Amino acid sequence: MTSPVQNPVRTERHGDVLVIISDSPPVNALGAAVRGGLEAGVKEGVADASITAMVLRCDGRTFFAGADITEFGKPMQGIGLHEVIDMIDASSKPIVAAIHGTALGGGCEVALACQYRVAVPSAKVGLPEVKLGLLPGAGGTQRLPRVVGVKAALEMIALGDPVSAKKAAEIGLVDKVVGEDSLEADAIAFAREIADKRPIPRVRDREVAPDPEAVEAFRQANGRKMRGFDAPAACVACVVAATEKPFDEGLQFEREQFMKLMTGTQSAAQRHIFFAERQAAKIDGIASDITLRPINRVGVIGAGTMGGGISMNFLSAGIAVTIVEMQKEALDRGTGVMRKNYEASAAKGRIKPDAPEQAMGLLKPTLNLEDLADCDLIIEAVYENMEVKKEIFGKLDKIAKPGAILASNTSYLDIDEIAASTSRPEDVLGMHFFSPANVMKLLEIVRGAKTADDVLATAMALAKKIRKVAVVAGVTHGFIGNRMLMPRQVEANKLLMEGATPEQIDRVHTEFGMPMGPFQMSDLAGVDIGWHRDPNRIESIRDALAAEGRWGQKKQAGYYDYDEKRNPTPSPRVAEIIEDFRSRSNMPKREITDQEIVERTLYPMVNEGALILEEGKAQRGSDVDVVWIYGYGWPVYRGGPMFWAQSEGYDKVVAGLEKHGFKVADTLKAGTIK
Ligand code: T1G
Repeated sequence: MTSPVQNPVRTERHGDVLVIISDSPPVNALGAAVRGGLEAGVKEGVADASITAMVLRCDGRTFFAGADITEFGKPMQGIGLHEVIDMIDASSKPIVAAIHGTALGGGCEVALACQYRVAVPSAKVGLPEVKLGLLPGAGGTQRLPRVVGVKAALEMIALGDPVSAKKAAEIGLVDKVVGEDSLEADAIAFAREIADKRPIPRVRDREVAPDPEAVEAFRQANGRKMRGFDAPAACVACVVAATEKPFDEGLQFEREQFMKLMTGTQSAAQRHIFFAERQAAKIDGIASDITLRPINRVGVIGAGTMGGGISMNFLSAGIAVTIVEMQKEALDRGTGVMRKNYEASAAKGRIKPDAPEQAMGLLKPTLNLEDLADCDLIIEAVYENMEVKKEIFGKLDKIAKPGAILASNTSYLDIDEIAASTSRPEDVLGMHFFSPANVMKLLEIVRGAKTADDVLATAMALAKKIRKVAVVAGVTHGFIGNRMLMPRQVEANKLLMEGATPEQIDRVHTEFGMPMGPFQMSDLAGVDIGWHRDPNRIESIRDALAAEGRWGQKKQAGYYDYDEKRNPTPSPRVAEIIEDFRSRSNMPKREITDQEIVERTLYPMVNEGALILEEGKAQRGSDVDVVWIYGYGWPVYRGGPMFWAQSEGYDKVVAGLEKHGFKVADTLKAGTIK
């Protein structure tokens, strides 16, 4: 075999077993060089009479983690994955896939083509292509059902979640779970055991019976989750094809479905987000090997919804937390809610039964701010008021140990102004969590003018540890997400005055793919959030609602009326209030089209995103996309606001904005958004 530099795949002989080893960091993606090396390795084993069986494994952190996504959309180089898989499948000598790490996508399909599969206990096996807007395109939709049956295959393929080695063994996807630290030796021993077994088992030779009940049950259970996406339905169709067509016809059907998805807009958008999420973790101008500050104990000020949720992120990651409240009753309530949340997750099997105790055992509740003196990071999550925050940071400046990072969870306010209330602005930044903080993946890390590089890098690294998707934002009102929300809310309220209804505007957004529209969101968050609380001062429709106590879902009335199950219905009272406002403003009522709603609520978000980028308050357009996907539920199959604008066509967006009198950002007008 050629040297590993050109060829990432080598072979090693172990008596009568040939071990084929891929060493292609970071994840042994099945790129052209790896595919070529696999072809050569299998050919060597088949041709060598002294070899009775083969083992296929990978060096580094994982077995093949899939086709090389960076090759998509480019002319294929070298042997195709299908040909390599056909070769493995047809091998005259048994090949044992030795799995560690995450055997995903094409990696799982390579393993399925092998005649046997063994895995270490910590391994995961899956077909996540659907999360890229694709489907397993190298035989996975035809082989997996033949191994695990229709029900399990539908879950794995159309939802895309991997299974553990233990589960894989239970469903027959893995033949044996071997020693965590003896994968190669155990795989070789296993190969010797099966070397002479005949006939050599080939997945393609198996049958899988139709299971219409399983298909219908899957559709019923997952219809909502699959809504708007093209790939899941195609996955289901391929699994059904595996039960109805001969193997090769099924492969052909799979390939046709795969190409339709690969050439569609949704997969391009979802692949964009896959890389955008990883790119967001990179901070321009800061070396990736910068020394980070150790974070062993985190202090959280405030045990309310946000403070409790924030604390849970660290506790769940095994990081000790000191949580501070001013009143004992509030402190006890907050920690009680945290415990209840953990216990509910454990009851649903989402976490291990002992996880709640483990997490709560790392929590130190206190009424004394001074108890934060040993914390490496302190996150303030109190009332959204600048004076309150400045007072707290002034105190923290005296209490916190040198080198402690001081963060505010503010969702709008000026981090530089907060930092100026301390003698250590270089240790101050924003960590804006999204509610519920223990659930929402997005974390906006707000870089102050004086925030030190290592402080920023430490926060970014910590975000990954607590399984957040973090994006660096500059200091600007509302940072990235909430700043883009503002023009949308302003226009949505204007549209009400001009003749649109809350339900029409929300419907346009939910049909677009958002989880909810502006008014549904307002009712969920609370119509009274940010209200001046003077019932006699009624300057907007929102003021009128708030003055009547229509504060949203929590009051069974907001922009909608709600029944006891919080199901919304259009409100005649709200219609009256809108009508009253409109007539008093002499605003003529007119027919508003859905397209106008798109142009006046979604396009301005893109425009604001372009301005944020021009002002250097976000590093790159893909970061803005990540914020909206993970912070607000923008449909991933549209790739985020900036990607969507590009796929809509900048000219169309600019024309739409100009039609309604918006001042268009220079880079948007020039089509040079980065
Ligand atoms: N191709 C190319 N690069 C990949 C890659 C892939 N499949 N997977 C990861 N990377 C890069 C990633 O961009 C990052 O790069 C680095 O590896 C570490 O990734 C025919 C069509 C494996 C669980 O969907 O889920 O097979 O930023 O930061 O957190 O049917 O990566 O360092 O430059 O995510 O430890 C199907 C995608 C492909 C798996 C590891 N496979 N990858 O997570 O590291 S389509 C997938 C992951 C396919 C076939 C079809 C994760 C991971 P950089 P990372 P991680």
